[in-house]
Amino acid sequence: MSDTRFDDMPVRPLPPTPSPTPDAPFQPAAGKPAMPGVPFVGGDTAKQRDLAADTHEAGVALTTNQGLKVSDDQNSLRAGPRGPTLMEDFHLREKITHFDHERIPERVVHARGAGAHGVFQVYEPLTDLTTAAPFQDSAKETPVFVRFSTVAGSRGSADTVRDVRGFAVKFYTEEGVWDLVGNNMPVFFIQDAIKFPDLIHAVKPEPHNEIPQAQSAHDTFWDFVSLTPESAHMLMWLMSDRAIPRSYATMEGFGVHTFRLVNAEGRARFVKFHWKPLKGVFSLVWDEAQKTAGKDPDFHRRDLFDAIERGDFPQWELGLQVIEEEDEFEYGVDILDPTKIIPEEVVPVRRVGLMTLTANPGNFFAETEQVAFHVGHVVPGIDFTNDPLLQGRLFSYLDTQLRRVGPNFAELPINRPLQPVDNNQRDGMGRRQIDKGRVAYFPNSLAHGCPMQSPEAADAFRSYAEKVDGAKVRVRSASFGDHFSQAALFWNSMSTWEQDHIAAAFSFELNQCTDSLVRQRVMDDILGNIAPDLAQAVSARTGLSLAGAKPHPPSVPDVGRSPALSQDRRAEDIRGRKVAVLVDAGVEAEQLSIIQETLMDEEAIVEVVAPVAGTITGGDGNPVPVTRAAPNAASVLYDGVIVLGGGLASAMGEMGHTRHFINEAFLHGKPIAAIDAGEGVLAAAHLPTLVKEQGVITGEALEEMLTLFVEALRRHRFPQRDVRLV
Ligand code: HDD
Repeated sequence: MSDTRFDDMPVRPLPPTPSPTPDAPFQPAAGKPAMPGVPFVGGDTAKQRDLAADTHEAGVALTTNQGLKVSDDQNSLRAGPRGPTLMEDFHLREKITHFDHERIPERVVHARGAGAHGVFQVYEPLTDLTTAAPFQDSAKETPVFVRFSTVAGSRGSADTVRDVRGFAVKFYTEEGVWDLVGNNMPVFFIQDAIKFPDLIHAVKPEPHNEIPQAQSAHDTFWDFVSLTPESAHMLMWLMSDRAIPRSYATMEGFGVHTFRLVNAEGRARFVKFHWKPLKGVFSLVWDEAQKTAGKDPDFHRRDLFDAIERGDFPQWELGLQVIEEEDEFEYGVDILDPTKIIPEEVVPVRRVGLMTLTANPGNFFAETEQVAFHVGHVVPGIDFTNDPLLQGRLFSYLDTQLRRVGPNFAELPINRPLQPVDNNQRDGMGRRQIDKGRVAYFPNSLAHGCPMQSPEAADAFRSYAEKVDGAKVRVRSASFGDHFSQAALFWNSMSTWEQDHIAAAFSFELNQCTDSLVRQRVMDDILGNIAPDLAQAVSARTGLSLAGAKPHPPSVPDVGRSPALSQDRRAEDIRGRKVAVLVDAGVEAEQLSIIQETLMDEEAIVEVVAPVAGTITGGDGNPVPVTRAAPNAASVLYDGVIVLGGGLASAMGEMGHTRHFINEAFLHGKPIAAIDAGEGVLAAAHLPTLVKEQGVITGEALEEMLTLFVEALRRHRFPQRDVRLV
């Protein structure tokens, strides 16, 4: 189908849609299990059981790699107590050389990441759409391993930087491994894989001085994207709060490209994959994200690990946008263009199953570091399209795993399928499987033709027989030519505060750039084309001139709105939200425990922050356990704060740390509540406003205060507070 030439394809505006409703609660799909524990019934996944064969618990006696018991692991063998070390010391050499070889190359992109095991279960069989194994039986759990990542930073970089997040899912199906290697944004910077090395060279630290780490806010990135207008739509996502998620569990995921689903009759349909988090989509604010990078560079990794350890299993529904082949040209965009979405309001996302992350890896290196994803790992029932970005990825991922993990990467425990592997590929560095017999070729008669092809088997992979016909050309289809309509659609779909954050993010990045031509080119050739009010807002914060903006005539006169793109929503619950309760000696223990119980009943996390660690003495003379000493606690590590104070409340209010804590939480739009002695502490912080509707709760009895505070946590942040951070 997609061989059809459609260079002059008409671009259709979106149908009008209602504006985002600020207070609309996050809605999981109707009738679907929304809350924790579904469908996971406990125990290890089939993949974890598979890993068990290679898992080792340390024994009692220390040995060499050859199994010799070691008598002394603390002193090398030397000629005399003060003499030179002897070459003969095989134990020393083995230990040191193994250490010297401990690292494998970090991923060229997505080097920083965190992973988890889990299961996927389809709600009802999708046999009409696809033969793919995970979608055939609603009673079946397919084990998965998921790795989330940032893109630009190196392995040790901070989690909360402004960046795209990788969202890669490996399904261990009974018909082989399927990798859905996506991101938390539904589009990409470029339309053709041939530009990927340039994009990455531009965003990575600059080559002469390896600065800056994990940031797009530098000249080379903005130089490249300002000369690459196809990046305009993705830039809007990158400058939005989507690029600074609150946690992995509050991110959407997207397969980005249009793929194909093929059913048993061989009928194919186009599909776009979505992951919808049951916790809703929530983000940090930029100033908070930057500071968190210093206070806790492992913020997202820790959040994921801790949530799984305490049984708060992150969950996403898998969503499909299915497009009939005959409707390929119906949606006003080329579905092969990875810089475009099909708005959910135009093709609804059908929620078809649930993924639950249930277990942390037992060993970071063996699992999260060695896991090797490849877009080309598909199972029967899933196939590709001619998206030129996808086509290039099909080459790159295998190549990178061969380089990074070696020729037998597929044999490593985390990567191997749950089925036996039978073929005539042999040998290579680190080969584990011991293939018996004399035959390593096909066709053969000496092994009775085995392993043999399966031309008749329904579960064998056959590429979809798409008809293609064309001249060999290096051209971009004219149908990929509209770079700005969907960037404008994104802008139009945002609430006022989201637009403000986007304008502030563009301004921050451009103010970091030093080259005035680059800065001005972004204004003239990119922002001016997206939306005049965006260009104006950025101009006001950067001093860049609006005079040279060269708006292209819009290809789509009215781009419409897509409310699904906005994050202006309330959370369904406050599971996993972290609250600091600021206390001091003399605190009323009874009050504190009611606060703890109420919030913990809602599965929020409560930390008691006091001037010292260990315990403090409560008002009743009994010890009160402290979670964290104030100097080790920063407001950026919490979603909300309750100020309780204590007998020493006035002293506490005088402490610079307490005042800073409260003011910073206020600036970042977080819920703040105070009661009794805590009100005095709050007063000492001199907040600009104490308005309940803006999430600052004072003057209430305990119960009412807690009700309002929980509701405020559901609202997540109050970006509408009258404070401008930048
Ligand atoms: Fe990629 C890693 C996602 C375009 C080449 N990519 C990588 C990972 C994710 C993505 C999530 C990390 C996997 C993991 O956790 O190990 N990449 C994407 C998405 C893209 C995309 C959603 C656009 C839609 N990538 C892309 C292109 C190319 C690559 C166009 C090359 C032509 N990507 C790679 C790679 C990596 C990779 C070099 C680095 C490490 C790895 O593969 O395993 O092959």
